Amino acid sequence: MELPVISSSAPAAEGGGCSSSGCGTAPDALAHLPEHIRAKVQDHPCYSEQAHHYFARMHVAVAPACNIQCNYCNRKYDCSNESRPGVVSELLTPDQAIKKVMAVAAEIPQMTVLGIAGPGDPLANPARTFETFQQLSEKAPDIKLCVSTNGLNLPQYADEIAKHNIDHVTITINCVDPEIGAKIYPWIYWENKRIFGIEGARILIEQQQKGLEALTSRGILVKVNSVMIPGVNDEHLKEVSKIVKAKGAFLHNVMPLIAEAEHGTYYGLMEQRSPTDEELQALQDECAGDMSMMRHCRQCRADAVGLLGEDRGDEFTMDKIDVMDVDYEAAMVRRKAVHDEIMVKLDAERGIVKPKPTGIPEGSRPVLMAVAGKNGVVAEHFGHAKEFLIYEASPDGVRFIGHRKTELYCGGMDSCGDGDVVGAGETESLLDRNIRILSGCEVVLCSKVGYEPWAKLEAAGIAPNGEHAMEPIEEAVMKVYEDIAATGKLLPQPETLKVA
Ligand code: CLF
Ligand code: SF4
Repeated sequence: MELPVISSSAPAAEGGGCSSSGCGTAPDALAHLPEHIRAKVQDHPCYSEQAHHYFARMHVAVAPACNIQCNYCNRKYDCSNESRPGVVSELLTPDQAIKKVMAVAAEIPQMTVLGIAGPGDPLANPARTFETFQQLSEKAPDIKLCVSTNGLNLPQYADEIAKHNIDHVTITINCVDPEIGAKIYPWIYWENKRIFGIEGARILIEQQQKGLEALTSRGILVKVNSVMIPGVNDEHLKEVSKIVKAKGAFLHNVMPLIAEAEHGTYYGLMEQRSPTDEELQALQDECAGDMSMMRHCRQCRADAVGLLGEDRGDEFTMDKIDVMDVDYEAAMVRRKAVHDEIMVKLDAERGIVKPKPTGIPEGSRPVLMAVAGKNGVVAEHFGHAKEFLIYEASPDGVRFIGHRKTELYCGGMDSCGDGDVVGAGETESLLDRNIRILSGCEVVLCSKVGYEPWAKLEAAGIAPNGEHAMEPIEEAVMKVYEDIAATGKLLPQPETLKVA
């Protein structure tokens, strides 16, 4: 039966925290890993923060059904476990999915990973999911396979996952306490019946934990995603992090809840708030004491295509793919050459002993900087940036903190002005909004910035800096930090004398 086509609209960093993002003197964020594991993660854009600058992933939306209900999900939208809650443009049959993967792999040779992440739960659609993996491992053996699940059916499919050489599995685990679970999951569908509340949450948690153990005992790399829901599971996620680490999870990805009333989710309608950037970072830092944290997640759509943070899905709709002439044999040769070239570059980067900043007086405070970057360099015009990468520079070095999404407003390189307002009745311009999302940052590095944003950034206490265009990001951040240190502004200032 032809699957229904659902319409399109929108909406849910890296291992080792500091060490993985290259601060301090660690020469290689993956160096501590055994060789066979390193080989699995070094070109996976989600499992390696370094790799995500160069390698792309794609998702095929072959899994429409789900077997649980999360309060942050509306079935019309992408799975919030892995995606922004935007509905997928096209649901695909396994045959269509294979055609799409081959076309994307030929056009985007940097694409190394195929994931199935929704829009429902892949393991609630086992026939479609495993048919896709089966065909793909035969026709495109150079592509890594990845799957994301809520974990309810995981124990029963662990062998099947291993059989298909699916090396990377993400389980979304939001809690290990059924009472907290009942506030997140109103029901699950289990053994042909709907089970509500605490009992449903208890079964889900048990299955997730069993599934995690089953995968790690088979040598499969497991990443755990958790949605941070303030007042519900935010404090509890520290315990989750400890437990999943003890059971062998490789990476923990704490993502912010996205809850907007227009998405029609329970949390959206109940006005459950999302965490602030500061709250998210604080929790990620606390969990990082226990295990490797991912900080570069972009909460992708279930049909995302391209580098993390970019979406090229529109270039690969089925009507366009149907008229493409794909020679996969030739594409494989090209893909290998491109991968080899990137790996040489990455190996060189990984071999570099990253220096600490020099000339920093003792007691200097850290500084947050926003970077309009691409492919590891300061590359974007301020008004063209779709997101800013946030780095912290401190006497210990430079570390990646996360990213903040912008709304584009710039009309062109020469007219970097205030652009469109957000909408009728709203007073904040897009430029003002973008400056607001950079709150807490003291510097923004970009390739170019216009006069008006320059003035507004300065007025907001954020120094614009266009002097490091096309330089590697971490080097540029370090140089700027050293420059600020030279002014003496990083040292504690004497307290202002109070006038009686
Ligand atoms: Fe997709 Fe997920 Fe595999 Fe990555 S996404 S199935 S592990 S290939 Fe990556 Fe996207 Fe975050 Fe997921 S950035 S939402 S963590
Ligand atoms: Fe939605 Fe995914 Fe939760 Fe299912 S597991 S309800 S698809 S967020």
